[in-house]
Amino acid sequence: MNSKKSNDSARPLGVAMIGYSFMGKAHSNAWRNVAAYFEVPAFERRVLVGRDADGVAAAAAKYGWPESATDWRSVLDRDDVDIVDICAPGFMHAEIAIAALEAGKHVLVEKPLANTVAEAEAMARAATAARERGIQSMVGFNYRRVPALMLARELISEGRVGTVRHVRAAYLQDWLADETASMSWRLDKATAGSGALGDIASHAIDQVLFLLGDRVTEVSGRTHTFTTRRPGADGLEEVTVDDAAWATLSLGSGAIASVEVSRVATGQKNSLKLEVYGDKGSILFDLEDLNELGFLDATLPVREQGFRRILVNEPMHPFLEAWWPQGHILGWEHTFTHQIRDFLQAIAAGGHPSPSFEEGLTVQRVLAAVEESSAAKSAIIQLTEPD
Ligand code: SOE
Repeated sequence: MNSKKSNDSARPLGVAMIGYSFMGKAHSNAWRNVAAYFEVPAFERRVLVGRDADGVAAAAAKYGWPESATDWRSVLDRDDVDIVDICAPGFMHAEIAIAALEAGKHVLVEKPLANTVAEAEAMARAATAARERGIQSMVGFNYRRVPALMLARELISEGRVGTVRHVRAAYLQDWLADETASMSWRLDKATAGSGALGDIASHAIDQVLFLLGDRVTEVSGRTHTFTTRRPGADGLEEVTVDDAAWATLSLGSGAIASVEVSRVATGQKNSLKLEVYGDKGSILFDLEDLNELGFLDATLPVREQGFRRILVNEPMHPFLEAWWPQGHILGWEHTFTHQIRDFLQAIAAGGHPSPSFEEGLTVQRVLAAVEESSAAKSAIIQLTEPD
């Protein structure tokens, strides 16, 4: 196993990225922009990796990667690669991430951390061992870097909503509402692990934990597949993941969270709504208005209460100073740039970026408990973190 030497040298950190479709495009944009807006250690994009030689070469040219390759293993032997950013499908995460960490590369991996708890546990073990050698890792729950959600977390931790009683988290999409929409790796358990559950409930659950700084103690869940066969390359193929999922989570603090996710919620395109209700106030967030936060202060006289709209777009709000003058709004893509900023800064500082693989594992355990509860029909699954 290698230990990290490159941080000590003067040369820029070299970056390799694996995967070049949707998430690869989002991450590429962040790598391209981050140094123009934020103070980050010097780095250079070196190579984009994908399985299709022509496809990855075209993507590399388009997104500004100087080189492309088809074998992810080839980057592990390269001395000029210090960071591996994994945007490949979930079934590849564990193998690539563990090998990269063992080769002495810092690793950023898209969410969810893995397809199974066993894989996530192995990744967390590899991350712990690597950290001792100065090698960092992080899982890409990019919504943690939405400035409005960072403000929401600050308000909650300052006690501005008091004791949180319950949270509603709903992440709804409709790109599978059409039952003739085709089969893809995201609809196959072997490649994606699960459906709406892993893809978008992972974000919602991570947000509940992030906003409240809490832990999940009990899970009751239900998953459902409405369209069980979809057109594939060889005719109709079986869909082996959920289209939608529901869960109630008991939290260590005594609060309860409801989580509802769907990829067949007709008309909903990418709607992540989070609502936090405490005994002194409430917070509302909607990803489709991501520069805003609704805040109700229940300590005010009742006649003055009502939700205030905070435009989270002032220089004192998280990340905002680096961008535009006040009031010039940010978008979804900025969250990835913020994520890369924090990852690079943590590498330079020898700090531990968050969300860590251990935090990714915690989410993975909740996802598995939702599936277990659903399969058992109405069971409540107790969650205890192993020592
Ligand atoms: C696809 O459903 C998806 O792209 C997720 O994979 C992302 O994590 C989410 O941000 C948007 O939807």
